[in-house]
Amino acid sequence: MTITPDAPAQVLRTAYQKAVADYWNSEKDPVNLRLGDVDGLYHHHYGIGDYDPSVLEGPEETREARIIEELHRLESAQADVLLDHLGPIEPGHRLLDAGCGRGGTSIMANARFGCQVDGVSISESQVEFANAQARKRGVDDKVRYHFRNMLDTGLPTGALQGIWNNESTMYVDLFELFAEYSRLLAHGGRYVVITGCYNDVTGGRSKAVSRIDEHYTCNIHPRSAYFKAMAANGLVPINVVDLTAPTIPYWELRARSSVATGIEEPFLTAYREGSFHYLLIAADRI
Ligand code: SAH
Ligand code: GPP
Ligand code: MG
Repeated sequence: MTITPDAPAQVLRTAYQKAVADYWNSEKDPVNLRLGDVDGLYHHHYGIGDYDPSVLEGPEETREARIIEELHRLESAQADVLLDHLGPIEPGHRLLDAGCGRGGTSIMANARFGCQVDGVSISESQVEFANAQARKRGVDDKVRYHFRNMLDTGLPTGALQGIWNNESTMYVDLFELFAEYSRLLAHGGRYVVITGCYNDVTGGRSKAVSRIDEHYTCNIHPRSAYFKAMAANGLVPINVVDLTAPTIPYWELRARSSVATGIEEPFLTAYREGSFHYLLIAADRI
């Protein structure tokens, strides 16, 4: 089923949301585009797993390309771990990629499960880019991206077997977000989030976490906020995976690459000092 496009004023309801949309509409950083060009899966999330140290050695002419390919491999590995947690998805099911970026994770989900995937983003240029990729791959009958607000998607009630947020919850109020998911998910449907969250145990927002917020115009939540907002909206956690240790090698390799942006050091500081975690949470709709 298709959903009718919303007017920008319906999608971007606050000055903050407009600022976030502006960021993503003008984003063209090589750290994302050069990695996506490797195989046409464009991600706006980070990587997990150990990197192959040989990429930093070997012939100088090909070193940069090898590092880029390796960073991209770790980002796709992250999306694979997210999809592993969706549970048994059938071709007849329907999934939502909330805050879909340039759409890489949706393409991977459709390739794995064969089902319909809808992605929503508040960036019109991302939606256009992602739909062009789906057409290029010949999956545009099943994978569709929409200029929509994930707080108010317009998708039908109870129609979804799975929803995920891959690094996109730090832009919204979690109670509002999970209220919408509670409406959208079928009974027994699964929600999966990968996110960076700050550590309630070490106290408030650290300097390094504040620098990350400033860099992306986002508002990182404390870890506790996820569980409170899930509990308030009929989402019961089944798995919590701390991905902090597995993401550190990605940041170390990225810091040594030609596509480093300057945000590597705050991430490494925040993770190493324990003020910030990279977390996966999977929850069932009851
Ligand atoms: N999940 C993607 C992109 C993450 S980047 C990936 O893994 O590659 C964050 C995304 O959240 C951007 O696409 C941005 O447009 C989107 N976003 C932020 N606030 C949003 C909102 N209120 N509704 C829909 N999308 C939103
Ligand atoms: C997107 O990745 C980054 C975010 C959605 C915001 C912050 C995420 C946290 C886990 C706190 P990107 O791939 O666009 O970022 P970059 O350009 O740095 O690679
Ligand atoms: Mg990136």
